[in-house]
Parts: sequence; C-alpha cells; structure tokens
Amino acid sequence: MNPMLSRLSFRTAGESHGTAMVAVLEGLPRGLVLDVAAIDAALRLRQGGAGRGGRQRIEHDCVQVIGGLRRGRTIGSPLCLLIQNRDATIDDLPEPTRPRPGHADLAGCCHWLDRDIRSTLERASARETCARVAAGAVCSQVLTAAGSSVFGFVRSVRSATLRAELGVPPLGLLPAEWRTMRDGSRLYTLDAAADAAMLSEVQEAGRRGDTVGGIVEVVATGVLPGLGSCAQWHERLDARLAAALLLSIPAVKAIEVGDGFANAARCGSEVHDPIEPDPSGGAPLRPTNHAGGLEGGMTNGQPVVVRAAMKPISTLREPLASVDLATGAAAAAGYERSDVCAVSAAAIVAEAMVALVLADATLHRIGGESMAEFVSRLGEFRAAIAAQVFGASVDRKKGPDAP
Ligand code: EPS
Repeated sequence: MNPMLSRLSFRTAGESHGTAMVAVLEGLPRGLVLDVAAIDAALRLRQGGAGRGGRQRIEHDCVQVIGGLRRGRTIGSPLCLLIQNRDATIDDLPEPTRPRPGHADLAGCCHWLDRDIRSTLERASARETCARVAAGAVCSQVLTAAGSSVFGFVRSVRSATLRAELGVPPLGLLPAEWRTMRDGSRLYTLDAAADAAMLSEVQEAGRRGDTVGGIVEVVATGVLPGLGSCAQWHERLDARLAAALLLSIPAVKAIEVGDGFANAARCGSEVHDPIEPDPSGGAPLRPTNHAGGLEGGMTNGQPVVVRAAMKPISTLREPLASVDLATGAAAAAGYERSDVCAVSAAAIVAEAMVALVLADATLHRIGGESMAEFVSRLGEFRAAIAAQVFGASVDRKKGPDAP
C-alpha cells in the first residue's frame, strides 16, 4: 500500500535499459472496459515534445496488459502493464565513474555504499515514467466514468511563458480545443506564439550543449467535491498531489496548488474565493479559483489546478565539473545520450499522476467493487450532496440529521 493512496496501490519495476518497464495497479473495480489504444496514445505523447533525446527514436512505447484483464474488462485483480524496452542493453553498457551534478549518480553511491553509478542511474532514469503514464491513463478512464477529466500542459520553458489567463478554465468542462492545441504544438502548450518562443529556448540550449527546464500545469475538471480529508496530514489531497508530482517526475523540484506562490504576496480579501448563492438553487458559485479547487485538504467542486517546476535535465553535453571516483581527480562529469528538454513529457507524466491521485480519492470516497456499483454510488453521492448540503428540503437551522 502506498502511504499517499487510500484504495489503489501502485508500483513500478524495470530499468531504463532492462527488458521492460512494468506497472502494477491494484484496487480497480471489476468491469472497467479498458481502452488500450488510449493508453498507447498517452505513451506516444510522453515520448514527444521538442528537445527529446535519441532514445525516443529507438523506442515505440506501447502497452501489453499481462494481468487483471479478461475480454477487455478489468476483473478486480492487480492490473499489470508492461512496456517493452527496445534498447535493452543494460548488461553491455559502460560503468560511469564521473557523477553528473544534479543526477542521482553521487547520492546513489552514498546510499548503496559503492561506486556502481550504472545500477543507480538505470532506475533513476526518467524512462520509468512511461510506467506511470500507462497507469495514469487507466486512472483517467475511471475518472471519465465519474465525469472528471485531467489535462496537463506546459506553462513555461525557461523564460518563455504562456500568457497567465490561458490555462485557467472557466467553471465547467475544459474547452475541447485545448487538447487539440496541446497535441499539435511542439512543446505541448496552448498558444502558438508561446510555443514558438519555447521552441527557440530549446533550440538555443541544444546548440550550446545545454538543457532547459520549465513549468507544467495540470487542470482537473468535473472533480467531485469533498474528496480528500482534513483529518490527517497524509490524507490531505494537496499533500497527496504534491507527493505524486514531486515523487513521480524525476527533475521536479517545486509544486504549487492554485495561485500558491502569488497568493503569499496578497491580502486575504484578494486571495479567497467568495461563495455566492446559485440563483437556480444548486451548489453555491465561486467566481474565482485562486485556491486551485482545494480547501482544507479537500476538493471544493472547482477545477483542481496544480503546477510543477522542473529543473533542466542534469546530463549536459558540455559537462560541469565533477570528480572521477576511480581516481579521485577532478574530471568533467560523464555524458550519456539525453534530452535537451523533457518538460513536454513531464506535462504528460504530471497528468498521469494527478489522474492516479484523483482516481484513488474518488474510488475511496465513493466505493464499489464493480463499475456498475461505483456508478450507482456516484449517483447516490451526488444526490446526497444536493439534498443534504444544498437542498431546500434541509431544515437549515437544525441541519440534515435533525430528528
Ligand atoms: C528517457 C529515456 C532515457 C533518457 C531520459 C528519459 O534514455 P537513454 O538514457 O537511453 O537516452 O533519454 O532519461 C533522462 C533524462 C535521465 O536523466 O535519465 C525516457 O524514456 O523518458
């Protein structure tokens, strides 16, 4: 059981240049009709984006479902997803001795008390995120059944940034054209001018043998209110999202919920999203969403908005200073084939990890061992919110449980 999940359990295995990457996802309801083509589409997206390295020309990631599925439907047993590596040369690769600043190389030596950089980097490699994307694409399909949708895109690459108002959705569903725009852009962003500026950043860094990072954003719409909890630190959904984004994406070093960092420089009256009555008697309206859809560790029915900042990839063609662990002498850091920019891939990985956390929170709150039971309970939950929280039938002075 992962400490940051309540119902689902999720693990991956596999080395970057081993036989395959594997994800095992447990806790899914029985009867989910699995769209394998949608998983493969997400895997293809993860491989794309300007600035990706030569490895992506070798691999053609596609999923093999090797457990948990019968006649195209989940059966409630662990779902095992396998993605074959075409470059499976792990036993023939050289033994690096010059740790790269910013990579796991040196810290791994201290952790395992050896100089076996290869064994560390094989697992630290961002290739592992293909297993996360496959599992996240399954979770997105659970969320679709609950009327929720998760969408990741690139907000900035180095200093090239998408205009602030683009990407903050109005209440309700995401504009359909966003997905088309993202998938047709070079950097998985939402505006042609920003895309061109980001591309120049990548190309310029590539020419210099350097790398660039950036910021990815994930927006989830149609999310049920009341998911997560304020009762324990690890049950707060903000904590789980932060852990999922920081833990899942190798170069991510900061995350933000809603207008997190900007809110710190504003007054409360500017930051908190007013609650207004709905003239048609439904859930109250929130004219703004500075909170990013989370209050007190729980969803509030607004779109969930999170951002993750990715540092530039640490493998540099023009390497930084390091030490050769074999001799103790100063030496340039090692270089292995890598990416100039992997921010676009990170947007897809972030989307997957947010889908994992939200699917877990939804399944935990709603319950149900089969999809039919889950969907029926969803209806009951929505009806209960309408009647017991906002309904006109509630005696507002006494509350819904009044005798
Ligand atoms: C990656 C595969 C790796 C790297 C990259 C991401 O393949 P290879 O090491 O064979 O070139 O391109 O990994 C890293 C950036 C890293 O730091 O390890 C992938 O499939 O995402």
